[in-house]
Amino acid sequence: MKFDKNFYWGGAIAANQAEGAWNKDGRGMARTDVTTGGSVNTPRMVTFMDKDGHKQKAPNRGFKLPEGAHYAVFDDELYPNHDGIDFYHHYKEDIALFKEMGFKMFRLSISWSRIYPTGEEEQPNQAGLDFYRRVFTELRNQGIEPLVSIWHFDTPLALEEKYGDWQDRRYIDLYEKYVRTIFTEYKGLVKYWLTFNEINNTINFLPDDASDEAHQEAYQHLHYQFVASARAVKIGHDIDPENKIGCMICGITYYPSTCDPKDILFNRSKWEKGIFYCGDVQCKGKYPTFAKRLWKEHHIELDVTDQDLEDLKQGTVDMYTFSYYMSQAVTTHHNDDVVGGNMSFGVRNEYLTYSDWGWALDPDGLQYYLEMIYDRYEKPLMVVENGLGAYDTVEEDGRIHDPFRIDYYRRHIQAMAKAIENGVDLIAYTTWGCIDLVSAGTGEMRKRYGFIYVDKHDDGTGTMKRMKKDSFYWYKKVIASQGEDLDD
Ligand code: BGP
Repeated sequence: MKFDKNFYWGGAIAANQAEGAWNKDGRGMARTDVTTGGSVNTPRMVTFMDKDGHKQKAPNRGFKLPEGAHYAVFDDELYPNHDGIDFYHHYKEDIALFKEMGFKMFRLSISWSRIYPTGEEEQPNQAGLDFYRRVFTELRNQGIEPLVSIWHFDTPLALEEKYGDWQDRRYIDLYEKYVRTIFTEYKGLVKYWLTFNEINNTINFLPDDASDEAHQEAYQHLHYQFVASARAVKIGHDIDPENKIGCMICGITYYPSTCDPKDILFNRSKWEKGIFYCGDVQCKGKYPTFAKRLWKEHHIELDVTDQDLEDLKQGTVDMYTFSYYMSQAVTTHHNDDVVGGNMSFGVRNEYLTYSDWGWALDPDGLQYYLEMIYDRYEKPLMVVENGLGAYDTVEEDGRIHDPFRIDYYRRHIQAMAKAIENGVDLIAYTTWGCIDLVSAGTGEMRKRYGFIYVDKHDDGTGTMKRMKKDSFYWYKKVIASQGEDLDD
């Protein structure tokens, strides 16, 4: 057996993409509540009132609220995250389906604004605490280990309006209050935690030609999140020594697209800036040597205190976790054959095929990533997101045939098996969107990832009925055989 009997097979979702109930039981708003749907070619838009009281919208990516403006929800817009897939009311049914597949672990996130609606209350929102207690208890009753993301792109909107997007040191204390509350509240119920989902997106998706000012903001934002994460690790261990707390990196395997030494160096800098910068700080507790070079390139001066450096040292993570969807080929040469799609950049790799959203399908890249990262940090690894966003069709008999998804998973599981054989300590695999949910990048429902289909559509219609796809039965068999039986 390549996968240990204690291996955590499972699936993953995030609060804002699944729960819905955006304004129920005292929950405060998050950025996704003022973000419309988009598509692979049209950006999601943020809606707001400008200082003169006029309705406005602007592309979500890189958006900054103008002076005097405030975020707003408009009656004539559709906000897909408002309903999500209504996990808030369907969690029991969904957990029963996960159990039926044999899940050992389920990754979900806590919505910060359910616990502290504006982020600055003295006391937490009891109804929010109760909701997650019910969910975690249900998981425990079903023998499924919860893996909880503390922050999955959902800072309370009130904080964003007041302080901007993590540009302010005060975020560290606010986050600390929030994590203390949840570590204390769920002691004994939750053991596995992740501090910040895809923390590296802030610099990894910042274009190389972005201004020095944009770089300054991104690196400062990250520094505050590093300190907040490190403090959370320390507090989590103090509250319950059983807690295992990880970082979460958006894992992309970078390849140079030519053997021009300039491309080799460029590729290395992609790994450094995009992947290692965050992993090194969170796993090793200090900034890597190349950080100085990166800062110098953009004339960055960070607000860093001695206490921050001490916190980073004290708060190294117990495990390295990451998402993996694709590799990217990069080059310094002019090349118009770029592959688009949300969050996917780079030039076409002629050896690979691409998803309908332009993401390179590359299981070998997962093996490469696992072995490279394990060698660098020697900490237990978890693949906490991996999956294929694709169109699904419900047949007249109600069945949903998704052989492309089964094939995708089969090849990625084989890649993980090879890495394990080669000595990597991989302990968990939670596939992304084990049940269909709202896409983070495009806000679409039709970009479906699930083993479970949800009858919800981009125009807001749908009964929310859950239906099993062919991949549901396949994954069940995979788990039952500990990853040995990968046949259709
Ligand atoms: C990751 C996010 C997830 C998830 C996934 C797929 O970056 O952590 O929230 O959504 O990507 O992306 P998308 O939803 O855009 O298909």
